[in-house]
Amino acid sequence: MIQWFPGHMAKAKKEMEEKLRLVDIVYELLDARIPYSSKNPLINELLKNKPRLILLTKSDMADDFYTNKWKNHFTSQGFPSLSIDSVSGLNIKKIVGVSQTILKDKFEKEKARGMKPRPIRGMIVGIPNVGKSTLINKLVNKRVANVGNKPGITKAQQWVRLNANLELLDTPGVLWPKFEDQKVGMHLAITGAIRDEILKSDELGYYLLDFMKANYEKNILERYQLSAGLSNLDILKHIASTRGISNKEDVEEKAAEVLLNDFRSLRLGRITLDIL
Ligand SMILES: Nc1nc2c(ncn2[C@@H]2O[C@H](COP(=O)(O)OP(=O)(O)O)[C@@H](O)[C@H]2O)c(=O)[nH]1
Ligand SMILES: [Mg+2]
Repeated sequence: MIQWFPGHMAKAKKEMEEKLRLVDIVYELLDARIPYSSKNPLINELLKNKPRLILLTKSDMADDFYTNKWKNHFTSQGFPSLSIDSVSGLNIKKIVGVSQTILKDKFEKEKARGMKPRPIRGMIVGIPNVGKSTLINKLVNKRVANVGNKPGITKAQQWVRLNANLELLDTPGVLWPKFEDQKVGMHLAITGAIRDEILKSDELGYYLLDFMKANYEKNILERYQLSAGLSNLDILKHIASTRGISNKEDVEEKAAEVLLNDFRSLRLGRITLDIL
């Protein structure tokens, strides 16, 4: 496979470690459709014992059945999680309360030592396109108050006070995705986390059709008015014919683009690709 983010990893890692020192809690954003594939492979090494809340983004696009399974999985690993939709705002208001629960001991200790109550300091991290900016905008809403530089902490870092209880670093930590296996690359490309050009659309189309047949056959049959048992090539040709795509050499590629577009715009329904 192709090299991803060559040369940037070491620098990104160092920057992340510097920022991590400033915060009480990290919000690890994972795409609810691909919680495995959108997870940075070195995140545990980076965060060590830093308190963490996993936020499953775009849950409005994922299959609730698997979102619940993933949440149970994370719970069993000792990680609290919330599924969110940063567009509608679903569960966004719960983030502060859950964070306070996670950090209860730390803040009680500070209080016992005579320290004044202070807002929780948090930081959002995640791979490109997982929804970091959308979440920050949703959290900030209209109540945005840029509290500016904090002397003694860092020169350039801006904090955004969301309310009396939570402050966020205004720039999220961008993590690199992992590409150690083909399947992960496919899932990242299908969901739009990485650009289409990296993997050919017909390859993605074939993969997605195989996956849909095995896991969401009804969705694909209903969407394209198909009967079961067709080959992937026949399905792509059918899609092409209904879209007036002429039978040229790139017909599979063009039909696969229609399929991918339908997936990304929910016309195939709410689908989770990383199933467990
Ligand atoms: N449906 C849905 N779309 C989302 C959600 N969060 C982000 N998006 C979309 O995902 C795309 C990438 O989001 P963005 O915040 O720019 O990702 P970033 O690169 O991590 O900052 C944008 O088109 C967003 O509108 C969500 O919870 N639900
Ligand atoms: Mg962004």
